[in-house]
Amino acid sequence: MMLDGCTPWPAEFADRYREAGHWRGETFSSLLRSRAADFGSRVAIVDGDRRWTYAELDARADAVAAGFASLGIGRDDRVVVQLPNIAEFFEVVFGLWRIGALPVFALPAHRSAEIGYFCSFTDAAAYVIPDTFGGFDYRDLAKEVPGPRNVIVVGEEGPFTSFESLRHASPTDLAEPSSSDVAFFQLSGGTTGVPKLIPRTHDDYIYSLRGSAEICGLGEDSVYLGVLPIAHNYPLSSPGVLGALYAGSRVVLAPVPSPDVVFPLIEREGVTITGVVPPLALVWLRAAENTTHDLSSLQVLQVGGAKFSAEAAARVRPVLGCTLQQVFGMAEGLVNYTRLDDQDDVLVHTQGRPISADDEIRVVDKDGNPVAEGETGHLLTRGPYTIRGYYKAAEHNAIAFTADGFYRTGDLVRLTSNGYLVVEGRAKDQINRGGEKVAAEEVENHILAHPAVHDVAVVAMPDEFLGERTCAFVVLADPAAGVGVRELREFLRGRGLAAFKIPDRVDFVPEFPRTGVGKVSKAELRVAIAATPRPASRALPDPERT
Ligand code: OOB
Repeated sequence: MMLDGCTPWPAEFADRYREAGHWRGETFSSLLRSRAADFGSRVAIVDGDRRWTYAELDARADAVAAGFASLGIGRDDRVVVQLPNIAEFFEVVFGLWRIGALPVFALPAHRSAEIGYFCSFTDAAAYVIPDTFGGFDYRDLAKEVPGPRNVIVVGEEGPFTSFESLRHASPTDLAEPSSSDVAFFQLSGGTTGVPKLIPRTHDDYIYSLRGSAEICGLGEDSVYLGVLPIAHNYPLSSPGVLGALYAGSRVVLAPVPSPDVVFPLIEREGVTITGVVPPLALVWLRAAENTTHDLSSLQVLQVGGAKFSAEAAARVRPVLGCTLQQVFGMAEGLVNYTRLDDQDDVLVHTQGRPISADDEIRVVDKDGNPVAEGETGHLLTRGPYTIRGYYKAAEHNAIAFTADGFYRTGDLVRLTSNGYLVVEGRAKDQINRGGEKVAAEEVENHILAHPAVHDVAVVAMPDEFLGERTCAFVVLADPAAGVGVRELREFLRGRGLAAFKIPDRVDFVPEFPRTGVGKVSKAELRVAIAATPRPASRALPDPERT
């Protein structure tokens, strides 16, 4: 039985995916067990000076599973996991998988607004955090979040439960889940007032890992570097750290993505493949032009999460001496890759093609009719690792999915004659801030909570470095009241909103342009921004403030 609030694939599809050999009955727990049996003494995880073998990771997962069980956590219990790129991430999630508990993958950048929502919406049994990371104390955050029965801290526990204590519990009988069960929740980039949760099963996710690992050529000699926050679907599974473990490769963790940390790590560990977002690729390309570090082990640089410009894409091979792989994916499922042996023209100008022959792609107009071949339209998809519904979101699901189960991605694409996708734009109300997704409505709701605000519209503004930044147009209830940009930003931080969602630019306007039917015309607001770009000095400089 699938967890309440989740939408299973119809039986005929599930049968087909099993018959095709996509869904093989593996679980994350059985997967780790089998890798530990096959090559236990090989190194699985490298984090700084720590090197854990597959056998060690397997044993640690057993111990921690018992530890979680001793806190009364078990099958189908939701556990919000907010950990950076540290080895314990794996201990925690494989430990939870071993008892059939379900990680909810929060990002290190999330704050009390998001975490509070995840904990209450999923009725979380526990919340797992580091003590501090990136200068931020997560124990302070935990104190602000009402709800989870247990807060578990990796490091100095303060008033909470220490993770270390879970490592010493006595083994219990583990009631392992079945492969068709939900294994965890990913978060959607979102278009609505609150983030949506994405239930992924062992069967569907492991299929996407296996497919990804094959496409990316991962094997026992590969070394995957986890650079982006590994809780995100892309570095987690495309092929990411889990695809690397699936293939018996070695996973190396980077604590931060800057070249001064990452380049020495690539050299020291002989990294062969890693995945970044376009702004980070730009930073690396610039730094690589005069680095003294030997990056020659790097065979593949994946770039995805947002559109990578063709100009930058063309520089990857000349500058880094490795193959570019474009990745166009989504936490809801579908992932497209350029293939390693594709011609340069395809690598540079397309966002790849789906993992699976059973990924169904439709490109349609606004009425849902197929567009002419090669024309741009809305991307719909259905397949063996694309969800059929968000968690406990029946009303939204009726809009986000077609009656026959296709997910409306909100992306505007065209298909090339050889079946590759080119991303041409977006129809959904979302800002893609260098790969970090910001749902306009979510930010609007927070701004509307300010007593001086009458109305607000949040839209994307073009940005050379991040691709897009966030701009909030605000109509004040009483313009004479004189609320400033700084105060509004402070207000949003005070509400516990993640820093990457705080608008980069705030414009106070007397009223909004309206469409024929009286709705706010975001299209016109976007045009207004493009017509009045801010001088660079007034734009916020950094993606680093996130
Ligand atoms: C990845 O996942 P999400 O869930 O954070 O965001 C999905 C959305 C897509 O619908 C699309 O709008 C955008 O991000 N996107 C791209 C892109 N890759 C993702 N837009 C243009 N070009 C690309 N290459 O971002 C994600 C998940 C798995 C693998 C890779 C990325």
